[in-house]
Amino acid sequence: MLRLYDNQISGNGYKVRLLLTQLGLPFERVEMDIFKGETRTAEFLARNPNGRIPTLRLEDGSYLAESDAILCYLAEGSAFWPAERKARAEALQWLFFEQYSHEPYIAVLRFWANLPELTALQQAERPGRKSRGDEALGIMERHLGTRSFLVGERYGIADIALYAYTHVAEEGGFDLAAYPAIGAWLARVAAEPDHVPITAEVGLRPADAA
Ligand SMILES: N[C@@H](CCC(=O)N[C@@H](CS)C(=O)NCC(=O)O)C(=O)O
Repeated sequence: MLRLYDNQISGNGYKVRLLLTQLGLPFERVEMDIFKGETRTAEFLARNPNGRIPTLRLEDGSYLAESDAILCYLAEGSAFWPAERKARAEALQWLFFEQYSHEPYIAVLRFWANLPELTALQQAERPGRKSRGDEALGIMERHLGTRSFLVGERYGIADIALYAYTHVAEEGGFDLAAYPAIGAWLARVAAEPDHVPITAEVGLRPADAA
């Protein structure tokens, strides 16, 4: 069975949990304490040398890391991954946008909001990250102003990848009321069949998490 190394509050982990659920694929889920360095042990680094969740153990016992790569792997051959060449490249365009122009600002500010205190460097970086995050939301707002979903008028993994941290952006200090087209898109994504919230405890608990 597929086994997902995950953390409940992680949007990157949530992307994978959500797609697995919507694909109806059974999986085991192992909760890792990312605040206590559980992904940095020698045992975990052998699974993912980058020491991060989400990391998926495949049926053959090998491992796959990077949330958006995992989405591509799981969505292959399904309705969540476009069949047409240009639409597939557009989906990748949004996945790369998510990782380079969105997640480092919106997810990181949310993560920092969960820390007891910020270092001087983090304090200094906050305003810059906030404005880069607002820039990313502005780009999504303009795109979604004339569309129902990010690619080809159809819900897919680009929507899952960007929904994960956009819908909780307010936890990082972003004002979503300023982005009505994003708000309408968030509601459409949440209304998709088998949608589960980030707080949902999906997946089976493995008898032995090793
Ligand atoms: N680009 C990676 C980012 C993964 C990532 O940053 N994971 C965080 C949780 S959201 C983590 O495992 N942090 C623990 C650590 O860095 O030790 C992805 O999309 O999967």
